[in-house]
Amino acid sequence: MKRILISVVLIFQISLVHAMDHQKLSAIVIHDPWIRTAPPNAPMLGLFMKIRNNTNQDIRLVSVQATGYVRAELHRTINHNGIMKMQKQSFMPISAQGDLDLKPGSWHIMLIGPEIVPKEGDTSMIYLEFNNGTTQTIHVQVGKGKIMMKHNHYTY
Ligand SMILES: [Cu+2]
Repeated sequence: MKRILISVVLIFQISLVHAMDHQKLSAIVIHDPWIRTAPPNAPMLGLFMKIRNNTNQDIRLVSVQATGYVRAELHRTINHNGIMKMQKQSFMPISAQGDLDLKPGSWHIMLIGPEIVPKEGDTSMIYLEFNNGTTQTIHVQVGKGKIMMKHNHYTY
């Protein structure tokens, strides 16, 4: 009987540890990441996704690295007197229990200097680093996504 009790306690503890691990892992969840297809001579490509923050703390995405690119920058497109302009940002804010939508014409990650411009269906490994010490590695596919065309040109 005593042995059974010990086993039950052990199992309970193990599952608790598991639950905590799981919680920790899913504190930040990346939804639907995609890299937008670009012409073969494109100097840069746009990376989009939805970032979900399941914690009670505001979190910042502070850096991104991508395999196959010279570097990645955090960008935001703003409307400046009717002209869409990209501005480099030092971080992206994801509010506590909130989402940040990276999409064309808004927040996005700029993948700069591709070794070879990828084709539709190719994937890239992306490392995301947050200011709470967590990192995420995601595999992202190149696709057409929901293309937002304005006056027949792309707005990143
Ligand atoms: Cu940009």
